[in-house]
Amino acid sequence: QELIFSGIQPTGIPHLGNYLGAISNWVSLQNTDTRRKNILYSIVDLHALTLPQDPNILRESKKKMATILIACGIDPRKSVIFEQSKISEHAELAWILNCIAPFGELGRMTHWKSKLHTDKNIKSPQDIESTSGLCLGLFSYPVLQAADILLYKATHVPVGDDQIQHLQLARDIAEKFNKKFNPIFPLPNPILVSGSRIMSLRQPTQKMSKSATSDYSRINLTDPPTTIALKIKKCTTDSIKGVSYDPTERPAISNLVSMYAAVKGNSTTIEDVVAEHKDSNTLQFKEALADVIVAQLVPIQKEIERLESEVGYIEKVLDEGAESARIIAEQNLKEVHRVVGLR
Ligand code: AQP
Repeated sequence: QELIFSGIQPTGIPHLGNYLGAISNWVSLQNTDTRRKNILYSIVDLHALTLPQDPNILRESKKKMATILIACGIDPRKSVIFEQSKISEHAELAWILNCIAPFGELGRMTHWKSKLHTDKNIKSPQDIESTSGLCLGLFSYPVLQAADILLYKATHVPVGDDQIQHLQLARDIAEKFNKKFNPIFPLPNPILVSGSRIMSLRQPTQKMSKSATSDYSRINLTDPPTTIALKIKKCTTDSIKGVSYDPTERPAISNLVSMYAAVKGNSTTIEDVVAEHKDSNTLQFKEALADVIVAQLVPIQKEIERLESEVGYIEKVLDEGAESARIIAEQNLKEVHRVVGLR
């Protein structure tokens, strides 16, 4: 039987990039051919700790994330939604896997290397120790990710192209474990999310991100229509006239074209969008884009409001989700304990 696992960090309000690159795909996976598969979607709060978090905000963000996932269409009757830290087996399996994970390979992970490159205090490997606030958890979080996946013996993992490297590491770790001990883990396969990465509205060469400092760099799923219109109106473009798609020469407008196509959905292509707006100037195109985003997000926002008015509902979903996840996690970790000799 197929088991699908994926996670999202409660590091803020999810944005349009998270929606188009992950959440909307999770909803379709859940709604197609449900007979053969188990689906688990985790709010991965242990991963969030790899960067500094305010404890009260983190607590609130987890509940908000669950509310938004459900409002977007994740149905707790079809998919298990749960908080990672409620299942302590994640951390325990991560430790066991840490003891076989290849150190060198972790050092080559792009997420780690990009952190090193963006931290201006680091000029040599020695500086990592002395000057930076980087923690060991940030270095080894792909191992925790492998544990998240292998704990449930997931067979499929929906991923964006930036996560392929981490999934490959999970497969390598599973293979190593299976050879060294007993072949208990299936090798997880990627379900590659189609469509391009949504970039920041301020710096179109960086991806849209929950934790980027400027709120104007992203469209949060909870932004009211006037804010959406304003953010799109103010977003970076270039001085070239008209609408065209050329990510190298015109990254900003190309990002808006991709967003338009992805939000419209129904197989709308980049070419369709460019053809439809060939006579528009940038401002007119931005207004049209804001309109399609608002039309997509308003029903989700109404559903968030409705869910928030149902006292205790989200807590109940998360408790029940944790109970279902725990049944699988306990059983699989027991098996791991047996084969490695802890029990
Ligand atoms: N800009 C994006 N475009 C398309 N997909 C995206 N995802 C994230 N940003 C974009 C996808 O969303 C899923 C959940 O991501 P995550 O919260 O686990 O971590 P992330 O990729 O690091 O996302 P953020 O928003 O940038 O969070 P922070 O700022 O906390 O690091 C993943 O499937 C991811 O591919």
